[in-house]
Amino acid sequence: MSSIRSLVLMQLMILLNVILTVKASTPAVAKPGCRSRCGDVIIPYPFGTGGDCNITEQFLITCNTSYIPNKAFLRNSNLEVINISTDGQLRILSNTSYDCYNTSYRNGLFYNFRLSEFSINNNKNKFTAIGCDTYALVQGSYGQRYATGCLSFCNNITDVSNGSCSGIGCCQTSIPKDVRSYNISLDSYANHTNVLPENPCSYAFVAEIDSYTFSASDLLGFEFQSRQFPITLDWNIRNTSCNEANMDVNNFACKEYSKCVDSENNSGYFCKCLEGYVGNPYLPNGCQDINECESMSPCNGTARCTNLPGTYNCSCPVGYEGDGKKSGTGCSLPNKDQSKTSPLTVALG
Ligand SMILES: *[C@@H]1O[C@H](CO)[C@@H](O)[C@H](O)[C@H]1NC(C)=O
Ligand SMILES: *[C@@H]1O[C@H](CO)[C@@H](O)[C@H](O)[C@H]1NC(C)=O
Ligand SMILES: *[C@@H]1O[C@H](CO)[C@@H](O)[C@H](O)[C@H]1NC(C)=O
Ligand SMILES: *[C@@H]1O[C@H](CO)[C@@H](O)[C@H](O)[C@H]1NC(C)=O
Ligand SMILES: *[C@@H]1O[C@H](CO)[C@@H](O)[C@H](O)[C@H]1NC(C)=O
Ligand SMILES: *[C@@H]1O[C@H](CO)[C@@H](O)[C@H](O)[C@H]1NC(C)=O
Ligand SMILES: *[C@@H]1O[C@H](CO)[C@@H](O)[C@H](O)[C@H]1NC(C)=O
Ligand SMILES: *[C@@H]1O[C@H](CO)[C@@H](O)[C@H](O)[C@H]1NC(C)=O
Ligand SMILES: *[C@@H]1O[C@H](CO)[C@@H](O)[C@H](O)[C@H]1NC(C)=O
Ligand SMILES: *[C@@H]1O[C@H](CO)[C@@H](O)[C@H](O)[C@H]1NC(C)=O
Ligand SMILES: *[C@@H]1O[C@H](CO)[C@@H](O)[C@H](O)[C@H]1NC(C)=O
Ligand SMILES: CC(=O)N[C@H]1CO[C@H](CO)[C@@H](O)[C@@H]1O
Repeated sequence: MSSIRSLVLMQLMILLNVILTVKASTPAVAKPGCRSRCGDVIIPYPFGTGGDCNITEQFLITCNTSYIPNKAFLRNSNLEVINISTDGQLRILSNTSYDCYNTSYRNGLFYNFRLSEFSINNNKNKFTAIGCDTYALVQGSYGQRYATGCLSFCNNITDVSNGSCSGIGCCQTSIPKDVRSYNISLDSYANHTNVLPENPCSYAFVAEIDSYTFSASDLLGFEFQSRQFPITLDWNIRNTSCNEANMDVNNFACKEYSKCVDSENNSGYFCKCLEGYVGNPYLPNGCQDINECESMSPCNGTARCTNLPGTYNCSCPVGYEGDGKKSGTGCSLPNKDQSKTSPLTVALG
């Protein structure tokens, strides 16, 4: 009898454990009833695939199911999205512009990029060009017009060094802050005549800094034309500042246990979970308390850990003093000189 009862009890506990584990391992990402994934891309609110799933139409993600795995695109554009984070960044794929020659023919394709709502993160991305007879220009406008670029030459393809982007076979330059559009253009000094047939093409692209390392072999042939590179974009909510947004309670994007942060320059705001919380600050109850006792074992061996909303507490065993924290004073027996006046001694006496 009692063994059956304990078996039932055990199964119940396993079930409960499964429920708790499942609940803990799948925090809400998207709104209820909304698609939270497209292929390998997780789609956190405020992004979504239509209807009320996206906060505004700027945050629409189109999931094209004719690809296996499915591919996510920004709005109705051909910009493929590869990662979205709730801390205000979004990664997309860009194509490589090219300008190719042989003795009688020139063939090129220059890519443009235009997005009014999200800007290119200028700390994470750079403009790169490669080629042995290469003028590369990147220009655009947002508020102000800008134009920058770089030159790359080599007399002989054997002169170039892998990994070095300083003007011999490869050149690089930063792009300005807050750029929301660019046009790339490429030209040559002598139609590559001095470096044909080894280096028929010049290439240029905007890409995350660590996504490309120059290799001399990239100068050979035409294969590089099909390369794609990730770009990190910054996103934020609308045109308003935290102060203005706060007053419009119905439309305020930051939910419970989160705080509003003004974007550095491009007039908008984003939301962050408060310290001690983790999750999606744009969803109701999206920011969940972190159980520090489980996730970081912050208390010194002998101290007991208690999780509290947004924080935790360590308590030393009776008779010990200190804050109980590994990073703090830990737990220690009171200094002997003072032991006569310690509460423990008094209690014992
Ligand atoms: C989400 O995007 C779609 C497509 O642009 C739009 O029709 C819809 O209104 C957007 N949702 C909200 C809440 O704005
Ligand atoms: C999905 O991609 C295919 C292949 O590129 C294209 O023909 C189709 O129009 C796309 N569908 C949507 C809804 O964009
Ligand atoms: C990149 O090139 C591919 C293949 O030509 C094309 O389908 C895609 O639309 C291009 N993407 C962009 C952002 O230009
Ligand atoms: C994609 O974004 C998520 C959420 O920020 C992050 O944890 C993950 O490491 C990212 N993956 C890649 C490949 O960048
Ligand atoms: C140059 O390229 C064109 C187009 O690809 C090709 O038809 C032509 O034969 C090439 N000429 C030489 C000399 O390679
Ligand atoms: C970029 O290219 C587009 C389309 O070709 C053109 O309309 C626009 O004026 C160009 N912008 C700059 C700054 O060159
Ligand atoms: C390039 O350098 C190699 C090795 O130094 C040499 O054999 C070759 O003739 C040079 N090519 C040209 C076009 O100068
Ligand atoms: C480059 O080619 C163009 C025609 O495509 C020609 O007008 C020009 O003179 C050539 N320049 C050099 C330096 O060969
Ligand atoms: C440069 O890297 C390529 C492959 O990425 C390699 O084949 C080549 O030998 C390297 N060249 C030098 C000079 O290290
Ligand atoms: C942001 O403000 C600008 C001008 O102040 C306006 O043209 C634009 O439509 C606004 N964008 C949104 C998403 O409200
Ligand atoms: C943590 O506890 C151990 C014994 O349990 C002790 O040796 C150590 O000094 C303590 N560390 C701190 C920071 O109190
Ligand atoms: C586009 C934009 O708003 N630029 C502003 C960024 O911030 C600097 C100073 O902080 C302003 O001078 C710019 O006008």
